[in-house]
Amino acid sequence: MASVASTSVLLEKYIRQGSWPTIWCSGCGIGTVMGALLRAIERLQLNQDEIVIGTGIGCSGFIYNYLNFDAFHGTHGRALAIATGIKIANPNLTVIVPMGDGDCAAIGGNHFIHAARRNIDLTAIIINNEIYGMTGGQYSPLTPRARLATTAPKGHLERPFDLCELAKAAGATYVARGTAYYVHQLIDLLSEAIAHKGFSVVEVIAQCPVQFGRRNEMPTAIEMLRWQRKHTVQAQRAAQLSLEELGDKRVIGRMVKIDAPEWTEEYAKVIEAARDDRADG
Ligand SMILES: Cc1ncc(C[n+]2csc(CCOP(=O)(O)OP(=O)(O)O)c2C)c(N)n1
Ligand code: SF4
Repeated sequence: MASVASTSVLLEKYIRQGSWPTIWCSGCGIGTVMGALLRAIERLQLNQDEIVIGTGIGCSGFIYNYLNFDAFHGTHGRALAIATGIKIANPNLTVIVPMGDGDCAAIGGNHFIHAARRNIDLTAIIINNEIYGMTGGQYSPLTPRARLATTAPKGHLERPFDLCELAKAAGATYVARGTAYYVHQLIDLLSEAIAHKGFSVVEVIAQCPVQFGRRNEMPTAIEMLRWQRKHTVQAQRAAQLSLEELGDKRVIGRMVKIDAPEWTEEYAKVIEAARDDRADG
């Protein structure tokens, strides 16, 4: 098994002094995702000064606030647009964008599909708690049918996106789904995603006991983590199951990893060609 950095290493190296305590409720899954992200970064031994963490608005958006990297807290849904500008301005940077499911798939949906289509070298981490946490529990495009939310008091009417299928169809070249429950797998997936050249998407099923769980018969983090264990199946195993056998289980693990031209590299070639044309007169 690949090595996993200790908490003391992470605290000393990556957590901004004086930034704690976090705003997150007790039992929230966002801190687990942040810890897995830091362990992935430590495993890859990246230069800390060449990493940018960019977020939108929401409970998940607060990750930027606690970390010792160059970072931005963009507007709701626009983190990928800002990250795209940063990556184009300096393609040497590793740009990582943690987002909420509302942030990414509702107001930010267009930025998400177009970043995937362009295959620009960014890592999008979607912390999917299936609800708008920060604003009080409204449904998001990833809230499953029949679940309760403040805006769906009798059960949600709509079907959710399968965000990994959406990313795949839009052209993302690395796509995976993890959970806050299987932390070691999450560290592996995040390491792969960050190392991948191209647009990488990691959806992470993470618990929000306060806005989602307590409305949906899972008022504690423990119950929500048990749900994650029971309702997920590894991609390799899922490939052997019929749709009936798969039922309502979510597929986790890596689903796509392909090579394709990356936007900033292709753009550099265009600039080079334009320079050559000018030199030729
Ligand atoms: C342009 C804009 N629209 C709406 C809001 C209000 N708002 C803030 S956070 C949020 C949703 C947060 O949900 P999600 O993105 O799923 O993240 P979570 O809080 O669950 O981590 C909304 C609608 C805003 N800040 N800006
Ligand atoms: S409201 Fe939900 S997502 Fe937000 S900090 Fe609390 S538990 Fe986490």
